Amino acid sequence: LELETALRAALESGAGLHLAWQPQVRLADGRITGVEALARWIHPQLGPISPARFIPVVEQTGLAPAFGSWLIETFIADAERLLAALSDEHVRFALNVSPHNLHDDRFLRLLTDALRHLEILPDRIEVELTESSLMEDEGTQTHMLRALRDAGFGLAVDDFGSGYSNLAYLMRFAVDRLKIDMQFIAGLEHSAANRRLVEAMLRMADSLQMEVVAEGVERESQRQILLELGCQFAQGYLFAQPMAADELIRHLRGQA
Ligand code: G
Ligand code: G
Ligand code: MN
Ligand code: NA
Repeated sequence: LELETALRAALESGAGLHLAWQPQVRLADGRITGVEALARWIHPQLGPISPARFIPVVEQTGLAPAFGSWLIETFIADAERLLAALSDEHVRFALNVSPHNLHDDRFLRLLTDALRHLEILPDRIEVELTESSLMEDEGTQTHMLRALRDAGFGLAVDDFGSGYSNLAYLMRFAVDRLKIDMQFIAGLEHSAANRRLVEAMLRMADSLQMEVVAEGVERESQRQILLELGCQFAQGYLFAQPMAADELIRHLRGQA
């Protein structure tokens, strides 16, 4: 309840909330292919609180529309500045979307407004949905997923492998990307089982014409194995931490 009150106040004023952006890279050459927006909240007394903790509060207390508005507004403001700093015209901007937002037509409008404002092609905005939230309630989400698809937004399945996917469902929506859950990447060097699982996911994604992003890549040895297995994209501390937009802009300048 304390968290809910503080979060409600934060959403009203915007104080204490920001987005951290983490690059996604092409494994072969380390080039940035996308940036993912991750919500951050610094509580006035408690300090940083993980989205893993406050997103469930958002979803359980009717704050989803307010959070959705804050998220898109901030996403646009940051993306506008990042666009100006990026030399590559194909870098994608990804955001994590809660299942609640998939029942909210206003959210789709906000996303469409974002597109118009940023003046970029729709496939440069990528909606990430966790595997479990996608499978939660197929019926009611179908309408929104179709609308996102029709509008041309990119679609990625987050935390892939951690839940139970209905592959027919993924195929029906022509998901663009599977993000392999970091639990499979963590022990890649020592676990033959994880290696075979990643290999199977890559083969499946390939036959479904989906791209794969390996998440949570922390070590060069993992990068090497992923390259050997034919994985093209990755995200993780080995390449870059999530950073505030200003910091990412400095990071991009440093790379240029
Ligand atoms: O960045 P971090 O590891 O702290 O994120 C923890 C979890 O919170 C991740 O699963 C991430 O996908 C999720 N998350 C981060 N930002 C958002 C957001 O804006 N919306 C939703 N729904 N989830 C988010
Ligand atoms: O949206 P998603 O569930 O993919 O959230 C990714 C989360 O993982 C973010 O909260 C981010 O802070 C975190 N993260 C990103 N890179 C790494 C990494 O290399 N190692 C670990 N342990 N966590 C990471
Ligand atoms: Mn994500
Ligand atoms: Na994930």
